[in-house]
Amino acid sequence: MSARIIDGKGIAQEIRAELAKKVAEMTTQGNQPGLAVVLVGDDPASAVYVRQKRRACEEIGIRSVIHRLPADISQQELLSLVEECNQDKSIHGILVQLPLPDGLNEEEVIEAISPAKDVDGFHPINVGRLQIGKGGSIPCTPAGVVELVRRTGTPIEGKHVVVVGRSNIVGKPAATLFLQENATVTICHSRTKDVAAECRRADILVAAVGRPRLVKKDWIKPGAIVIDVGINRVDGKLVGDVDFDEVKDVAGAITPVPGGVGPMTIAMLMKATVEAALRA
Ligand code: NAP
Ligand code: LUD
Repeated sequence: MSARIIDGKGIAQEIRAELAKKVAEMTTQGNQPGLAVVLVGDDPASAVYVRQKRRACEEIGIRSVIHRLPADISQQELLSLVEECNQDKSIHGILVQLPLPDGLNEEEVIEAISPAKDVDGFHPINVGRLQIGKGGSIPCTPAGVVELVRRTGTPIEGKHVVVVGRSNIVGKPAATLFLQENATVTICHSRTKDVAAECRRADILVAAVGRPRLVKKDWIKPGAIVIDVGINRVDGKLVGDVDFDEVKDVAGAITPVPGGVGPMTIAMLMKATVEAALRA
């Protein structure tokens, strides 16, 4: 049996098309959503992601303002720019692309973003709101992961979800979201005794580790849904945290890399920006 391939790229495209209609209405009513993206330094991957975000905004009709800053900008200058965006009524979402170059304090920058405009959902206020189930912005990548599982048509309630990785931007919020969907959730990390054994119990497996092709065929319960968040560059090629070629023979459904979670991250960012503009 070969797994069904979950077409993240296609699903993201559907979501963007729905958003474009909504944005057209909002723009007619004088409420065009606006997104400010701050890119500091010249990390090539960050430049690619920011370009994709700008293109998605253009396609949907969201106004985007990209602030490109040199790597040696001071913490104070960066904080001032964030404050300007906070005050700007035409801007509904603010995203500071991570990671920031060495010498800049990420935590302080994130906390400077107005929680209402924090479309990444990284501000401690929004992290806390997510934890207690009280709305707020949800981090885009985990939101995309849950949306991909929903679109397989498999109910999440009562399922055993295993998340490998416990970062603040992917693993932890993904686990929280699945818990809210009434799944039973296990979180694995670098000190977990037997990650493979934990994974074998998963009906839904989320890999967010940053280790190319770590997850093997014998880690998978036959028929499981496998969501691969990993993006690793190996010999100039993008590969996930899941060994796709072998896992696809055991899983029930699986996301590819590229074309899985990545495009969903962008689509969910667009959705968060539209929602922020609707709330404003
Ligand atoms: P991260 O901050 O480096 O966190 C990695 C996590 O994996 C940590 O919790 C770490 O455990 C755990 N880990 C490392 N080695 C492990 C092992 N051998 N077994 C079990 N757990 C292990 O990474 P991240 O930011 O969450 O990103 C994870 C991956 O997703 C990366 O490839 C990244 O590029 C990708 N990503 C993709 C998107 C997207 O839109 N598709 C978005 C964000 C990130 P400890 O906590 O114990 O160190
Ligand atoms: N910082 C993100 N840093 C990195 N892949 C992304 C991402 C699109 N503040 C803040 O956008 O949400 C963020 N907010 N992140 N990421 C990673 C993370 C951030 C990763 C991949 C993609 C955004 C994506 O579209 C394509 C795919 O998987 O198909 C491949 C694109 C390629 O590299 O060719």
